[in-house]
Amino acid sequence: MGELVSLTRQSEIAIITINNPPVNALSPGVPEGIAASVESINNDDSIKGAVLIGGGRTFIAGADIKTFESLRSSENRRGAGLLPLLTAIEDSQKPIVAAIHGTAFGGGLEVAMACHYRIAAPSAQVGQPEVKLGIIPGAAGTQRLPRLAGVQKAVEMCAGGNPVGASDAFKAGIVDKLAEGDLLEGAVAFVRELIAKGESPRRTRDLNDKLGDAAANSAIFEAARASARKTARGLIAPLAAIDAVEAATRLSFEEGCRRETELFQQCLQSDQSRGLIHIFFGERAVSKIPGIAKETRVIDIKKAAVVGAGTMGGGITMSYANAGIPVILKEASQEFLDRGLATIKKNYDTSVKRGRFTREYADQRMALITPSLTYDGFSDCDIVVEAVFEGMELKKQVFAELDKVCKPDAVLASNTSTLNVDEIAASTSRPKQVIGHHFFSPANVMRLLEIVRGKATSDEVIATSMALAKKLKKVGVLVGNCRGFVGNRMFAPYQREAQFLVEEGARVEQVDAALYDWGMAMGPLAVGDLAGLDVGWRIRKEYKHLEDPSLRYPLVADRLCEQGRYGQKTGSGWYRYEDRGKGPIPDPGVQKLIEESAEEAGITRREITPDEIIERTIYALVNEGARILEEGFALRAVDIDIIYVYGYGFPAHRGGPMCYADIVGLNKVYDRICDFERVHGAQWAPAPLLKKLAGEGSTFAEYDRARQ
Ligand code: 3H9
Repeated sequence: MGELVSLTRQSEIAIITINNPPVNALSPGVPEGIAASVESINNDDSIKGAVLIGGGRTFIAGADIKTFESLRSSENRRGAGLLPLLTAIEDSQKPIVAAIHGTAFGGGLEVAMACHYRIAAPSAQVGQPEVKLGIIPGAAGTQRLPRLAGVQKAVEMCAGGNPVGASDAFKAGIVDKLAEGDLLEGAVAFVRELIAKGESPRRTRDLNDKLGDAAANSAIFEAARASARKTARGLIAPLAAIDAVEAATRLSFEEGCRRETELFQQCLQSDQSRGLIHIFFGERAVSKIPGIAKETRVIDIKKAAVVGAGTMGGGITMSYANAGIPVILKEASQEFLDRGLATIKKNYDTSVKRGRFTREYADQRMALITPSLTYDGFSDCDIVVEAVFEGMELKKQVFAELDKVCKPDAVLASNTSTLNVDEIAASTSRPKQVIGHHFFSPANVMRLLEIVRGKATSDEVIATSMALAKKLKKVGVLVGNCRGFVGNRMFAPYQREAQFLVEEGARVEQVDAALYDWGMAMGPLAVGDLAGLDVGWRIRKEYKHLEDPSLRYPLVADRLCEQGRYGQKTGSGWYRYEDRGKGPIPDPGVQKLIEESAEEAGITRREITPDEIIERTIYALVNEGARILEEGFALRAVDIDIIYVYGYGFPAHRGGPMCYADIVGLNKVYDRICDFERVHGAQWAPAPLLKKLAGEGSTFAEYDRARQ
């Protein structure tokens, strides 16, 4: 059978084992190996039944996602070649039991459901996560799952994509038995029991009694569509998954499978699946740091400290506590410390109220936090994260103090969002221990951690930071030390264009709506109000001497701040805010201010289309991203994409800004940027790397591949 699939036996029971580490994906050779095993089992009279099991840490984690690119152009479109295998398993004359441990996801669950029975280890998970990749189950998952679990559960699993634990799967009828001891032993015993009882193979495709009636089903589908439109804004796969499950309730099994294949193909051919699959692999790619040896020592972080109990410091402290790491929270005054702790407590209470955490869990996390007004206890901390006010002098002072109190191999991290990490490191006697850990607000929720390497930062500190990010359930992305690092450096021209667009004639809410409708979590002007407009204003003033005075300047943004309109915290910014928690309200006063600023800047206002808003803002990201990439401050284009999706609310289904530019076509993006340069000036000078790749007909993805 080849080494991917092995066939052994325990007297009259055959054992088919899949050996395709790390996750037993259904890569080429695996379906063929299973099919050949099933055939020989049926041709061997001495075999009475079989177990299908995964070798190593899991059952089957699904189809091999790496093959999807070629599948897009493949002739073999029916279930990616899996449907015939599943028919062969189901047609078997001898009972086949799937023995599930680890994960049975996607094609893995589809294989399991084609088996006649399923037994699972209590820790196993099953799921149809395809929608998270922008596709739907394509090997009859949408047809077999409702036959086992009922329509409601099948819709939830196929349209939501979330996994289900073994005991829930058992309750739902997806698995027939939970293994009590050794899984293989339990599975073999289960087959023997079936044979002893004279049970013939039970074929899922023939089970129709859970398919419900038209009236009840139509309410389920209607509610599921309404929920998908709300929670999966703009995504096509969840709706397609619901259509496919609906087909199971209206059509024969074979016709339902055909409908599923059509919908699967439509999704597979979409840009959304390209974007989401790019993000799936990107999330894993960013953890690989060229030049840092695998055996580099990783410091075990057993105790941490955070300096500064403001919004960021509090969120960072919660991240550590949530990861089970004891953490000291230090503030300069009792008042600030009390306020910081009260916010943390309130956040945990809210999570308990919303059912995210149990009271016991929240209390345990709170107990891991030790408030402090001194550096007592810092001497045995493995890491200290500085999260004080964003000012160089203050940060240097804190680091000089940390240098005195921390043990020599402690990691000293700064949560700066813009400041020079080397300058901060120079205030210590150990710059190799210093690194940037740029968290995103709210730090206990947002998944991105921008890890900023200074010129002296040691490999050990980098490797430790990358491993720590995973422990904190963050996606760590290593970046270089330039102004604003990767994320904020790109965000500046993005916001600049949003501000220019309102000066040129777009309404504030029109700019935000265009980007929100395009998929951004929030529009750039509303984000400014949330973050505080004074932050950018202060940075603009601090760095004004570095700016080219001939370049256009966002006058209106300064005018707002001059009037004390700092955003949500002052009740007004680009919008007006009446009650906390209530949304932004368009403000005619701001509109007047914009018109005055435009006049002052000599701008003739005009109609602006949503397309222009998207191109001006998103291509500003792409152009700056290309510069950052060429200058080496990002390791790969995909790192930029991950930063934007996990830190800036960029829609994952667009793949991040660099992947989006690849999808649009770099030559098209480059041409538009040249148009903008002609009309709006030198700020739009195209990045040399973009020009080069566009000229070669290449992509950022190819650029990444060539440098692997
Ligand atoms: C599908 O099945 C469609 C069907 O309906 C059939 C249609 C016809 N393929 O995540 P990890 C790699 S769609 C290829 O770090 P963990 C991964 O890239 C599929 N490769 O481990 C990584 O590689 P590297 C539906 C895969 O323990 C390595 O394996 N299934 C696949 O944290 C380890 O992965 C899914 O969507 C794959 N399917 O988590 C499940 N899966 O070391 C996707 C993983 O080079 N997978 N790799 O970076 C997962 O959710 C997680 O990987 C899993 C393990 C939970 C399984």
